[in-house]
Amino acid sequence: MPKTYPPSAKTIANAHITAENYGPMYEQSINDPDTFWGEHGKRVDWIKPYTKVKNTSFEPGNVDIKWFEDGTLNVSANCVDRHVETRGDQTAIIWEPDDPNTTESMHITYAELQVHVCKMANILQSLGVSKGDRVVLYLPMIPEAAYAMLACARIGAIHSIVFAGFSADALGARINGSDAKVVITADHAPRGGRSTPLKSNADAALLHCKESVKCLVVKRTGEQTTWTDRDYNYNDMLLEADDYQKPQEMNAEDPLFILYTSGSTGQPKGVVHTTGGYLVYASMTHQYTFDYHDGDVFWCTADVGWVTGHSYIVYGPLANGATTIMFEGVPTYPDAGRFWEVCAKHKVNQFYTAPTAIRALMGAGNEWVEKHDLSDLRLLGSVGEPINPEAWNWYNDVVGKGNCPIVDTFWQTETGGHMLTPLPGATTLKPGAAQQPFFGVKPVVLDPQSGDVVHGNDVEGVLCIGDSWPGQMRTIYGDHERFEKTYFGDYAGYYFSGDGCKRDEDGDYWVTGRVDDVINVSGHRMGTAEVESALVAHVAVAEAAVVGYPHDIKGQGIYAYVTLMNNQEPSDELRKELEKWVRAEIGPIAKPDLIQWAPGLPKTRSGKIMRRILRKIAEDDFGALGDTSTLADPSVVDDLIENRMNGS
Ligand code: 6R9
Repeated sequence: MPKTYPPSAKTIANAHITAENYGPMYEQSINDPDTFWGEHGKRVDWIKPYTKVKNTSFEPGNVDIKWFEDGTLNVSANCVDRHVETRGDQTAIIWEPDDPNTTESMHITYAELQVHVCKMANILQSLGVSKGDRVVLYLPMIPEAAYAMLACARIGAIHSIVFAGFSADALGARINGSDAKVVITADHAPRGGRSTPLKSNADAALLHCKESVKCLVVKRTGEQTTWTDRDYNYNDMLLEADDYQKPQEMNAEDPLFILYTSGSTGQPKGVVHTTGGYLVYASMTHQYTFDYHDGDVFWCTADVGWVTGHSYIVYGPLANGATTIMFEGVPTYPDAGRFWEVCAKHKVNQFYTAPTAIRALMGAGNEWVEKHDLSDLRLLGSVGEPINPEAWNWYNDVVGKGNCPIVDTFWQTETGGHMLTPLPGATTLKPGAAQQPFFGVKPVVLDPQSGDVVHGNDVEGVLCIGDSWPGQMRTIYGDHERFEKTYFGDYAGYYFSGDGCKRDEDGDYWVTGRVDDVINVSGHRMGTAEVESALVAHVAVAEAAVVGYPHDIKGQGIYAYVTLMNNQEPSDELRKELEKWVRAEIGPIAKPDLIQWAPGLPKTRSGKIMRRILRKIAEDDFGALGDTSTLADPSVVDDLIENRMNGS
């Protein structure tokens, strides 16, 4: 039996949620959601209070999700204005630059934040943006990213953030996909000592967009950029912009943002989150999962280009009047002590990062941690993929010195906030398990073949959710049918997460990873179909199949089997060319780690690629190939095994 970690008396004494109140609160959240959320919905300020709480259906053909549907509110007023009255001088955002040797960190108070957000809102309005319009953000991790998110929320515009690591092509597809009116970008994005030319990427993307799309350019490095007729200089416009703007009254179900994420088929889909339920859920999970208390300094190391940055750098913490850190850099620059240096410098109390970063820093050696004073740390969090016990133990022993509970939070872009997570004052921790459902979350384990509910403990299956929770996505932008099919099509009446899980003998949940064709590379979600379609778009490529394989640091690496056109010879040069090609089509995070030349791919007689076999070969698990007799040409498998690439 592996070691478990009960909450310490000190943690319990101060905790919002303990073993005593978790049980009854959870029961009520499931059995009487109207009363539970009717009460907890009041944690945010409503302009017009709701009288209806939950109105949701997972019924096939009629999936419809509404929370607090007759209430009105404004997210920016909740994240900014209401704190200006009570804590205007408190720091809202601490900005920590990529390079601490050339650039100072910044503290932005709630009162200052209000001015920045209002100015940005006025600038957007002057560019013709109004309620319901879409605005794409393609920005470094600078405070302007948060100002822009909150400015959109203030005027009722819908933001869609594109991670600055995505290519011009990916950006263009997302601008067109949401029919955005304005793109906000910066000249350059410094990261890890290197600089990405964001504005040039945006220019390249905009060549394929409607001429009417405007580009608002924020100065970050001051490096030269080209200037076109559609460009507007944010820093010049700031000088003229009014410093107040009244927040728009929004319905609880008005969209707040779109965020593209990868699925198992087709191109990325625009996940839509709405205003009321999302804010209630983001703020409540932030407070309870991290046991956040007034005055604490909270640091989530994610990028605002991912959902984790939306919910736990900006919306959750700011709704709670927290001090939140926005970090522009990477864990290993200028050196492998950067995270810990920042923790010490800003006296961080709760620290939230991804297993891939923990593994990389574990490999760098304990001395990088031990150099810095981490005595203010009270809690550690993990997100993005299952955390392996070695990494968990190192995080616990070396970073937390055995004094900081670790919350392993399982959730998704689609869920808005934490779904399964330990609560520090209530849960006896098991390394590697996300353990318990958050309030309102009803996990159900289903048999993947029959779709039957698997009852009892010590069982395995696919992870579904039996009923709606306020932070749930409402639809896929412009394609409600795809939404129903993707999440409710496989198991009628349930939201299907795409993950496998087991429920152990104590009833704790362990998420075991995706059961579909989504891979998880350094905590980034990637659809194998996306990488395949990028590869086959190259003239030399006839066919491609992409799978994940175990990778020591990244969790999973990208393994691509590529069949070349008849007239093409395999070469190292071509391999490099294909790597570069995928980087340009999608972005650096999609670059294949290994490319194997495959004269043929294992296919069934009906022409379907047998990915199961490709996965096993990539995993170096030849013994378990299973039945290959249904293959049209079983001999291709021998060739693939013989020429398997090594490289983890
Ligand atoms: C928040 C976020 C979602 C996928 C999800 C699952 C994996 C996330 C996890 C985890 C095990 C955890 N995942 N957290 N697996 N334990 N604590 O990461 O959202 O980018 O949409 O990814 O990540 O496979 O389905 P997103």
